[in-house]
Amino acid sequence: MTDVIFLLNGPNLNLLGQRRPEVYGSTTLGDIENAIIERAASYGLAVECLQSNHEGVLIDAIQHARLNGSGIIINPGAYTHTSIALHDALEAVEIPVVEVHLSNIHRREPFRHHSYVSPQASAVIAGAGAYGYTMALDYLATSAARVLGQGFEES
Ligand code: CA2
Repeated sequence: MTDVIFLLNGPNLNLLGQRRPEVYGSTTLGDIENAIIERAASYGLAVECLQSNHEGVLIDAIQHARLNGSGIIINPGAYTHTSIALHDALEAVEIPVVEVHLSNIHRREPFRHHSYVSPQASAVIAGAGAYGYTMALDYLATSAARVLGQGFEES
């Protein structure tokens, strides 16, 4: 059975490429999802993408990924800084989780410096723009290989 990576994006990330390119870049979420799907295929992995502006929908997706996925890439958006519920949902997850932020949250307002998600993440990537999602996928492809013994090479 094909291993599935879940690509989850939180509130307002559907607006990528439409506003605030100086902070979040000009790449749309659709562009990011297509690039990750294509790159994952080169590793023999499938990708399921979900963007939601609703905390509970993201929690349901995490619970689904926990049972059906080999890894999670998540940009929780502003829920990063507020959501104990996301923190708790991720606590139950045993597959690798990569937290991605387009911007470097540590260079921004103090309220963005704390993440409730980071303590539950295997890896955290911030400030690399859309490339952060590619890095996350590459990490998971090697991580999945380690867990599942499918012979991807670490580089
Ligand atoms: O840097 C990131 O990826 C963030 O997760 C983005 C969130 C922000 O609340 C986090 O602190 C850092 C906001 C996403 C909003 O995306 C927009 C995109 C275009 C126009 C307006 C908002």
